[in-house]
Amino acid sequence: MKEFFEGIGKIAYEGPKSTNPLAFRYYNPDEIIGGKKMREQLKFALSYWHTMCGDGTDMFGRGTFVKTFGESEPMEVYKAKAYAAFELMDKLSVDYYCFHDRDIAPEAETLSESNSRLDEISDLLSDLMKKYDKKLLWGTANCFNHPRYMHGAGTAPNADVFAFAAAQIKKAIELTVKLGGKGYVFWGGREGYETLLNTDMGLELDNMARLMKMAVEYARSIGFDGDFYVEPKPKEPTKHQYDFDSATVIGFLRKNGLDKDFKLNIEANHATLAGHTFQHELRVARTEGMFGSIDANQGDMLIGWDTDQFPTNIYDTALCMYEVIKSGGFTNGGLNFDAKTRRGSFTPEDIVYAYIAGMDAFALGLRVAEKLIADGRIDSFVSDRYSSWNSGIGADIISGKAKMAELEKYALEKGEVAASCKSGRQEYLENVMNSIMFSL
Ligand code: XUL
Ligand code: CO
Repeated sequence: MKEFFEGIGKIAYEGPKSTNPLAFRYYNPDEIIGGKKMREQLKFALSYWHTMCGDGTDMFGRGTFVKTFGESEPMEVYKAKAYAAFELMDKLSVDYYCFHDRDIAPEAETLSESNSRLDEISDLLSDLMKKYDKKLLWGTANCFNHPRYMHGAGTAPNADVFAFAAAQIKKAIELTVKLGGKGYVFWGGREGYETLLNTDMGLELDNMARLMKMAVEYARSIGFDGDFYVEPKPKEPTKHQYDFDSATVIGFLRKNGLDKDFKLNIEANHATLAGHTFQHELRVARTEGMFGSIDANQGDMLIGWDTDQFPTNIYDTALCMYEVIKSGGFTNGGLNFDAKTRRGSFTPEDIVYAYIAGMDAFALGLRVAEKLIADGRIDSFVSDRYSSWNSGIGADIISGKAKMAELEKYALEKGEVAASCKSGRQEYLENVMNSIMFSL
């Protein structure tokens, strides 16, 4: 069988001291950390769009990376992508993958021909999944690339476009079910607006909810028992995306009665584009019981767009894994690398180096997060900081016993309370974090 990542063997765990560039230093898939194998704690997934399709094209230049995998006929190219994807997952010990419909098979002239192509390639994917023992983390539909979606899909001003998007999503849900995926993602694509001068925002938002409800109803009717996800993003490609951030999405889901079927797929670079930290977005989802899955990447803080870089910042991966552990770990979700190599990193080895870097960054993040929790200093500082709510007036407020009149009486009797304030100790806590990170 043809080898696409030639000369690269199975990437082994060699421990932190290894200088072998083609080895893991922190990711040891079957090592037990926090009571579970690392591969189950992290549930790494390959993003088909960046890894198998992205060729480095940007607004100023053509692709730098040939992703035709030695073929020229469109369907043959896409079959080769499938073989290459599974070879790569096997070599990297990545257990899951994710795709948009158009990543796995090229769109044809008609919807029915596009659908038959999807049937053909998904049969191949199904065989490869069995052969390599790999799973589908989630599926989705690309309702943003084709010109028909220039004004959006579920939020398009034109009903024909909405219907076409619904047809595409129906098929993508069928594929997800066929391949045993436990997640289905709605990322806004072009669901947003450029100017309110031509936009009926209320109708667009209601229509988006209509589309999601139809999707849930249909998916459940064909046996999908996984989670739906919305992936928040504040901008790009539209100036204002409706799924701005976690808080906005949760409000939308609750308003429309979608919160039992949907959770959030949080992407690190989308969080920072919204002016939030990655951890903030995860914490909002966790606090609201809506945490589902993660698109793991990082942005460049000096750049205002979505750079989708492989994650290497351990501070962020550690605080991310802290939130994941505190959420009870992944159930149907996982860590998808929605990340691409830089335009100048255009060789097959670069893809392997990139995944090793991202996987090791998250594996180290997991190790730090477990240590942070076992150490307990930060958690106990936080619980102590809120200890006045456990008894006395605090407990009476929480139980509902103390109302405005009782609180006024309490305050009048107590007098000035500035002395009740204690230091937030931010610098001390940041130093605790550093000491835990660097004592490994
Ligand atoms: C775009 C993005 C998407 C979603 C899936 O910014 O993150 O690739 O993850 O549609
Ligand atoms: Co994403």
